[in-house]
Amino acid sequence: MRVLLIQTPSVEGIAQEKVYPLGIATLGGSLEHSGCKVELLDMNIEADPFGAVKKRLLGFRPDVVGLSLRNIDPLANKTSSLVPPFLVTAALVASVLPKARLVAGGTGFSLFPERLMREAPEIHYGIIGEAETSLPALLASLDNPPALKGLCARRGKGIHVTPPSGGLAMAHYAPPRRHLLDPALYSGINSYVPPIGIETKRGCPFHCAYCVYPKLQGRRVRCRPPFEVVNEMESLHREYGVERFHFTDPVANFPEGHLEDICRELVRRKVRVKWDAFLREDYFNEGNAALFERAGCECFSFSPDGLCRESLDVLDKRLSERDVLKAATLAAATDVMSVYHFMVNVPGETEKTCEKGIRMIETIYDRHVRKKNLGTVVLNNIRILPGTPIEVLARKLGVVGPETDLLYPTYFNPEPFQTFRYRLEALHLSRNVFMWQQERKNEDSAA
Ligand code: B12
Repeated sequence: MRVLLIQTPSVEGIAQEKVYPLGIATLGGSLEHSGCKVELLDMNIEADPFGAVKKRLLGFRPDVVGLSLRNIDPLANKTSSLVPPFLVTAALVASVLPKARLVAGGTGFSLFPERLMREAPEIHYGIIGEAETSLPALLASLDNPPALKGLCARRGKGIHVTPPSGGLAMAHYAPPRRHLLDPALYSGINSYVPPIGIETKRGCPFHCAYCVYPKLQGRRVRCRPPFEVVNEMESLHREYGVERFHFTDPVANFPEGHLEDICRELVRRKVRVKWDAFLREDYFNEGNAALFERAGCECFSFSPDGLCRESLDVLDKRLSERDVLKAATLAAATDVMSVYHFMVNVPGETEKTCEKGIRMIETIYDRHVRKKNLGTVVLNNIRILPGTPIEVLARKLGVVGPETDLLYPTYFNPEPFQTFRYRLEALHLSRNVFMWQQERKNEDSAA
């Protein structure tokens, strides 16, 4: 069976940061293992994405086309949507190869499966959540599939969704087959984030009120053996010259000891690569900060989200202001860059929490100013996603009504603090610019 897996547009424009499509590269491996002939196409790196789809369909003539919808929208307070190009890709496939079966999946699809299958009648089946086992099983029984984990199938006029997997044993994880899509195509295209991702685990047990990670990967944390993670990094470095990686885990430094073991293995084998990852503040300490730095960490990404105790609590972060500032102090003492992500105008925002938020940003800059190792502070409103506690709260507070269509960008940003983000952005930008310009001034006066 010939299978073409397509990553539909994940970013708005050609100039945006692009990432290697890990999902379809991983599934490509599972399908090859089950005897399929597989090709991958990432529309994000094509100058003419729809033209490239048509050309590949006619050249390869697949029996099955898998569409991966990673992002529903670009987040970051933007109001554009990535649903239209997904729908048009489905229609294009059906028109060019009417006999091909169309299967959809990916994180974006998994958040709105029924809705998207109604919007795109060309799609025969969907799979929500991880699909290494379900997709090959579906392809082996396309005319009459059993109740596979995560399967979305049409039943009469309705769509039936079977609960997702979230159970792949990561001890038996097969790394993505990179020969299906050359990682070199992604080298040098991003300035902000390493485009090549590595999974060290799946699953997230935390309870952040806005977050869909537990829904996408399950709450059970499943870790890969550290030496296998390092094998994957080492072979990507050796075979494809990859020098920078992003650990794609929801939280890379949990459970305690796992990332530390990966780092010890990187150091022991002298693998000279750089990496970054999202880290939880309460599992970050002096010892592991130094180890992470020694093992090639080039950016500590923190996402405390709440700018003060009240916000941390309402977001159910189970972190204190002290945890956040302690991590900032430790990070600021290293030679690694740090990035902080916060959410603004969260439920319960008041004049007092706004003032505390301003102080939090000032304090974080104060800690980093000596070594100038603060990359940026990212400030977002909350994108309300289905099935999250924030959705329930937003409905209760009337921030979204019963008719609000969450498929398209919907943010939690009610009056009267809906413009607070701009005030914080001005503060952050000014601290960032003056952190560097001050040095210039001193250099100029010394000369
Ligand atoms: C790591 C990550 C990042 C890293 C990526 C770095 C890198 N080099 O890869 C960074 C931080 C840069 C990032 C950026 C962004 N991200 Co991100 N990211 C993730 C994260 C945590 C893991 C993604 C991953 O690689 N998983 C591992 C792979 C193997 O799994 P997978 O892709 O899900 O694939 C599996 C299944 O989905 C399924 N599947 C996939 N494709 C298909 C296709 C078919 C046909 C089938 C049947 C099944 C199937 O099978 C696969 C194997 O089991 C997810 C959250 C999560 N826990 O999933 C968010 C997530 C995917 N990101 C998201 C978003 C929005 C973004 C950004 C737009 C945010 C921003 N404004 O910057 C950018 C876009 C970047 C881009 N170019 O696409 C959203 C997408 C949903 C949404 N809300 O729209 C998520 C879900 C997080 C969220 N906030 O909701 N991201």
